Amino acid sequence: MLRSTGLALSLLIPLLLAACGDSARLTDPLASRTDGASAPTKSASAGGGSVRSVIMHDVCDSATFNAAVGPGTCVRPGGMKFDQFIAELTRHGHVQGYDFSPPAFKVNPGQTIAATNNGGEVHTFTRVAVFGGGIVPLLNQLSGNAVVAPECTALTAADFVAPGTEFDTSVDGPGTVLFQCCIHPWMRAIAHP
Ligand SMILES: [Cu+2]
Repeated sequence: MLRSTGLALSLLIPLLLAACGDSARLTDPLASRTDGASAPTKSASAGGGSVRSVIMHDVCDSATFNAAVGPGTCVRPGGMKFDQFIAELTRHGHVQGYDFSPPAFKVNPGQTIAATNNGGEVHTFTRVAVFGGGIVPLLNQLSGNAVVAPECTALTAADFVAPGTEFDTSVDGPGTVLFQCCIHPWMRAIAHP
């Protein structure tokens, strides 16, 4: 039944390496990008009203995802089976249930954007100049993102948002700002400062 598993496995391995190993070594200074990712601003949350919350959703099924991709890929039970995920992505170029919510929002310069991962997989909330592909070739291909967003090639360990954790960022000035997941590149949000 998992006819795509072999292909998916071989192409998803870079994801595992990126999420579990290589990313820890990617500490080049270019990584301190404009989204200023890693500064924790929990105190802002406590203040109330000054935080723009974004929820990162997915619907992975741990049993089939972990069997196909590798242990630890998904930590939530009973969602969409892996072969159905691949089939939906193949058919539609995206998978329903994998999204950022809200997909567009107003934010003030300097205001904290708190992106919380309520899913079962690792995601990123990466500021990009232009939406594009991410770090998993198969998912880029099936979602029609042939051109990789360069920001996704410069991720650090701090950019990977584990299930149940929060990633805080902010934007500086006026102008529309784009965020995407560098694993599932159809997960996108547009911020309007
Ligand atoms: Cu993702």
